[in-house]
Amino acid sequence: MLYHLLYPLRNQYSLFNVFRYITFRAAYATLTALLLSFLLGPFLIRWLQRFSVEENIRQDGPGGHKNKEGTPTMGGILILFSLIVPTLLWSDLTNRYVWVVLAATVSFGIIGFIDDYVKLSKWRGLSGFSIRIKFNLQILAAGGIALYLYYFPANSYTTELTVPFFKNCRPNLYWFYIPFAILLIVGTSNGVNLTDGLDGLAIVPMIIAAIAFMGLCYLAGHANFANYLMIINVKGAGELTIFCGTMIGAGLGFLWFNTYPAQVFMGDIGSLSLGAALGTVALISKHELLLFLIGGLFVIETVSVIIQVCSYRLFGGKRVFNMAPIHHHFELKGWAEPKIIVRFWIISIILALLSLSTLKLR
Ligand code: 57M
Repeated sequence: MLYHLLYPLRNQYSLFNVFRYITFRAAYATLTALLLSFLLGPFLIRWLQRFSVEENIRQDGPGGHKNKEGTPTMGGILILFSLIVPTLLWSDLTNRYVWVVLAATVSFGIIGFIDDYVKLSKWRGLSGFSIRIKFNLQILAAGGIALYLYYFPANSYTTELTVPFFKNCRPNLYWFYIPFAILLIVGTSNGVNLTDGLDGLAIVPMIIAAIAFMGLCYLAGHANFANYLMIINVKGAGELTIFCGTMIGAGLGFLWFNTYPAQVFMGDIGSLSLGAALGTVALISKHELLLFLIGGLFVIETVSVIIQVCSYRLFGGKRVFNMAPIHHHFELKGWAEPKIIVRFWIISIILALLSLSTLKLR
């Protein structure tokens, strides 16, 4: 909105010319998101406590979690607010991709909200939200995004994939792009959800991924840079630099309260929406496969669950890990929670750096 209000005044006030620049708007969108979450965080936490929106810790989990009982949850409300408002303030709202990522974020946020709400109600004796319904709703929301991207493509490359490290390898998925895109959005959303089991464990890798995609969206949207780096140029994807900036700002602001020992958890409203947003940004910027490396920690956590569930079911209750997802395995091995968290952050940073190196190593 600020862009639409102030940029047209550039002839009267030359200062407003800066609104033309994505980099300027991305920097201020990041700061606005950070400021909003800092200011609103304490109010939201008090409000969640007042209405007893508090976590009920499972009794079969690692022992250290018992003292987290009663921590306010659904802090994702703060993330979503601090992400959506600055996006609306600083983005060019005539850019369709801004609305596509917002649609993904909000629709998965609503699914997460219902899930959190039902979990709290269930605790109070009401009926629950089945995994099957939750999964079907995710497929439906992701299906809408996938169909839109397929039927309204940015260019002829939309259904082609960029393969990291191979500049001339671009497999075309044709119509199979639709199930692929659904899988990517739903998979990323659930990957972030599974990772969100220790203080700050999901939000920092999310911030790191958003930093990487901030750069990738800018490059993909810039014809000269894209041609120079031989990546697919997606007209309009540059505007998502601003959205990624708000993810960084909102994420850092949330981390202020979610860092060990956490004052608030994000809940499914936060984890599902952030994951879907990340998957959609990867699809639009044409870096779908690179997401597996950038968000590698989410992949590791998900794969640990798949291995554990398969081995448990196929080999009569035999476990590969002490407990899945893998962060629980290290907790049961006796590692202190902050040690697991920081080590997992370090792995995320390494993976993001490796992924950026693919821009040149090909
Ligand atoms: C949600 N939720 C956290 C919080 C957060 C298939 C199976 C592996 C699924 C998995 C599962 O349900 N995962 C999804 C994980 C929960 O956090 C809440 O949920 C939100 C995210 N959706 O925002 O509201 C707990 O995590 C801890 N937490 C923190 N700090 C944070 O900042 O400490 C969360 C955020 C919180 C808090 O304790 O209550 C969760 O872990 O439940 N299931 C599991 O992870 C379970 N694993 C399991 O059953 N493994 C078996 C299977 C696969 C064979 C095995 O390995 O034997 C474990 N989860 C827990 N206890 N809590 C089992 C034991």
